[in-house]
Amino acid sequence: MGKIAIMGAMPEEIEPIIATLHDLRETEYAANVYYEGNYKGQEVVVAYSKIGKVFATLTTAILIERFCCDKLLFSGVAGAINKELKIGDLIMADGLCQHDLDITAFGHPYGFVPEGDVCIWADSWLKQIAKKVAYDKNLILKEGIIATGDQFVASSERKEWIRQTFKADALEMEGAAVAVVCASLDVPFFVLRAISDSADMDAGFDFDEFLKSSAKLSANFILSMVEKLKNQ
Ligand code: 3QA
Repeated sequence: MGKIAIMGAMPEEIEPIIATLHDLRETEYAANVYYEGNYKGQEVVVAYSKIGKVFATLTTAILIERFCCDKLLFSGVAGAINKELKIGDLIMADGLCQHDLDITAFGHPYGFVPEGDVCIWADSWLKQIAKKVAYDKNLILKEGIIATGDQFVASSERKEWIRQTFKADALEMEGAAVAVVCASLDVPFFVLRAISDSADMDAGFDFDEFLKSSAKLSANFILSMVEKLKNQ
């Protein structure tokens, strides 16, 4: 089994993972730090990209091309769109789209550019592993569409537009960038998010309040997935 990449966007999203690694090695590259280590016998490479699609694209490409990871698991927090999602709930991405990509002036749908796809689908085998982990741990794991854009959404109007346009259940700022890179390089990927806020007028406050606790829920789940993958 090859190396597994574990990626977050913010330090809080990967610190609980790095804290569990053995034989930790740090490499500085492309103005960032990559952490190689071992989790229960599985080699992993962990990094936080920094916020947004551009940094996420860069980090995903480096984890695959320079660190030779053959799978990528993203762990982090998200804003809820679907009313069934409450703070602390876990959602895995089925499809991911870019809500801020707009060449509709040329008659194309939102989220589409030529030779791209509005929605990119996460790896179904990794989703199956996640369902088994949820079952083993007696956790509820939801599945849905995640919308990505370079905006911290704190508006019910914007949230409702994203829901209607993409049928999205949650939103964040990196997932679709990870998906585009992994799909292009034919690397199986999985995106997990724990809800930190509801992307409404309270979002800034809720985010500050729940970033750490929700990030830890996501990180713990991802670590269980790594263990399960190792035993496959
Ligand atoms: C927000 C983080 C970014 O990496 C995307 C969190 C949770 N709630 C969201 C929302 N809209 C968009 N995305 C999210 N992550 C970065 S801004 C806060 C930075 O604080 C998911 C996410 N409502 C830094 C302190 O100055």
